[in-house]
Amino acid sequence: MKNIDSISHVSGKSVYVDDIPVLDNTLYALIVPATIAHGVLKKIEYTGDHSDFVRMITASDIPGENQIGSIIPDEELLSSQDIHFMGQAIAIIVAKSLNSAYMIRDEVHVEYDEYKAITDPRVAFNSGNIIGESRKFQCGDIVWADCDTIVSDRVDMGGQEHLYLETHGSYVIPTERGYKVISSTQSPSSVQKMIARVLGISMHLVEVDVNRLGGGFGGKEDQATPIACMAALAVNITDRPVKLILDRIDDLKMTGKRHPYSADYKIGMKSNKIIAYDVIFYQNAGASADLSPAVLERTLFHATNSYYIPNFKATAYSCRTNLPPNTAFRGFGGPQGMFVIEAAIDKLAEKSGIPAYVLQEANLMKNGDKFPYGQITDNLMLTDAWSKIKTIKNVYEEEIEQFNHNNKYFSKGMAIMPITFGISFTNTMMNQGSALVNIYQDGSIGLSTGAVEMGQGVNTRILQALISSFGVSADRVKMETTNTTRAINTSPSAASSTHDLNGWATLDACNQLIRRLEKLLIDEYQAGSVEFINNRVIFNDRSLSWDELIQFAFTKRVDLAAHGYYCTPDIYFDKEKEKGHPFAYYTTGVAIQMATVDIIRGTYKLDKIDIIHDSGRVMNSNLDRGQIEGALAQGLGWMLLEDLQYDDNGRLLSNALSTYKIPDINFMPDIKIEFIGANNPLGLMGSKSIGEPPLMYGIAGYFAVRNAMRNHKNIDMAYKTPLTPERILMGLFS
Ligand code: LUZ
Ligand code: MOS
Repeated sequence: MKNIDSISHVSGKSVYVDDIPVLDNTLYALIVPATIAHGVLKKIEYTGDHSDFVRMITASDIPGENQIGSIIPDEELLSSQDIHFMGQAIAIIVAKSLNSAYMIRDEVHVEYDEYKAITDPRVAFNSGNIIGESRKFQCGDIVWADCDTIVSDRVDMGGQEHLYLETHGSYVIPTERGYKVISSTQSPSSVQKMIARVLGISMHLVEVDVNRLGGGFGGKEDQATPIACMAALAVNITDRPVKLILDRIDDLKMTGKRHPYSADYKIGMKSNKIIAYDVIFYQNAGASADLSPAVLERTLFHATNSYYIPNFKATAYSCRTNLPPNTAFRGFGGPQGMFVIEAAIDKLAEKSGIPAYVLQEANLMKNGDKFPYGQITDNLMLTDAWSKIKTIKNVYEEEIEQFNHNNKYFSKGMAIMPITFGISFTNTMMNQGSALVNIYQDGSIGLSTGAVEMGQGVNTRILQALISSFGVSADRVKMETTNTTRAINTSPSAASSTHDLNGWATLDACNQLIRRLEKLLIDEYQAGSVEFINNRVIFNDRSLSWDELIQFAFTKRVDLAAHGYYCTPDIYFDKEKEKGHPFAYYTTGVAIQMATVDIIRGTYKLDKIDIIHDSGRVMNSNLDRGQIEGALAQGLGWMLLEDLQYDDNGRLLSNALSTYKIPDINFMPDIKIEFIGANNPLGLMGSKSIGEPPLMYGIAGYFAVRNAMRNHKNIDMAYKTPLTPERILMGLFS
């Protein structure tokens, strides 16, 4: 099945928040951002007389709690006094037109006392600015004396802008029954909960509706919430509909990104087996917790990537700095954990003279191996994927040797990257989904779930599950908007788990309805076996069309609506012991990447990548390919291009697409994807989740470029990302 949104996307008919026709009396809101990164707000006033000015809303106007922190209550909706980052919301301007709102905002007068900003996580750590508790994962006993090769080093990773095409936005309408909230959020229930908190009302008065998002990538898991809260607050005060859409510049400036990390490690091996790994992570959390503690936890889960390491210790600190609060981003801390172990293996390879791929292979996880946090692996396709990659590697190697022999000013290299990504929210409680299946009396069907469509194709996958269950064609089904009145207490669409959680819930609802329809056929026709296929139901020696069956069921007073529910079985995690079985299963795969470096210019070309990916039983190869290609682009961009820069005062320097370079079609390598995998009993229709895992194939890009440099000459270059042409050039000439 093609993505069911593809025609409306390419014809421009897909509707996003800013496309919704507004009511006549709609007002327009803009956020007034702090222009310093650390300090105290002394005064804020608007003394102008613009005829379109309606209100300036500040912290003291909030009727409920001025608090939107979800894991830790450390984040005000509007600053009441303290300024923690540049771009922090200090007021909301409400005006009769958007243009006027911009003019009014320019005339707002603000005074501050300014303090020195901290932007570096190690500086924050050294001055005790830690969010929550430090975390430590540990297993075995590290005995360095047992190792024959030991290396240690520091690793630094940059952040990453989500750059969803649709910026944050919300349109809130006051109704007779409370608030109707249209929001570009991955988490409708969080928006509902926080609006209720901020306005001091109950959740049932807030209805949140999401049609689709123009991309989320984690950026709208938590940070859509304040935008919707501010619009709702403006509605509360003005009693008129309010629209708040961030323009690109505001969105880049005000919202958090992927966490930059700094890390120190020490790793040791005996012959080619890694027997000891000790690593410390310093996460740059930004000014408040947001989702940082959960991101930090996933870094620890993935700190050994796809390798079995018997003696292991990882310590992680979430460090508070004066940057916008960093947040979820596809991979959610996993990529940072994986990059450090790959850097450590790279350095071990350099020191021992054993190629990295030999070390990677020798330490690859097998089914039955245990992760440091206690989960035993099964249904991993790592070894199968690896053996296929090995064949491809021989071809790559030959090409590289020949090329490098014949070229003086260009150098080729390659790298292999295995991935093992745990599927489930690491917070067990969040692994639940629900669905509402309504069958109308003419046989047509409306399906509501907690899943938010953000381009990933989740509606298509869940539709596939429903039609395979009922045996009806897709044109009988409407995928409804995600709405907190129809799907309640939803988890965010995140953690690569949305289609599993909401798809299984849909199948639960379908099964209930099928049982009711079967019972009807047994009662009325003494039906033996009943089969739903090709828009018909077949039983005994006869059949009815689906529509006839439903019309009949309606006349016989069968309930034609069902609520379905799913929660992932058998997962748990004990945070005291830091042990458990947090993941339903793992998505795995292996990639091999080739790159060519221009020795004179420091530029590079990503030649090609071969990916052997375990998608379980592939349920939609179009969508799976799309997810792999998109995630790979983001992973490669993070590793090689996207240079997120703040100055020492906490000002975002890469504040537009002229200063922040993202992947384009010319940057991307030729991509070959082969699917392997077996039926996965815990995945929807036997599949495996795919949203986040392939991002980490991008890590191969970094090491392919680094190895191309190394194939030219010995280099002594810090492990620091992104590996931009500037850094390559400095590395080649240092
Ligand atoms: N969000 C979250 C996530 O709240 N918990 C998770 O474990 C997670 N993992 C990946 C992406 N988003
Ligand atoms: Mo996410 S990083 O919102 O799965």
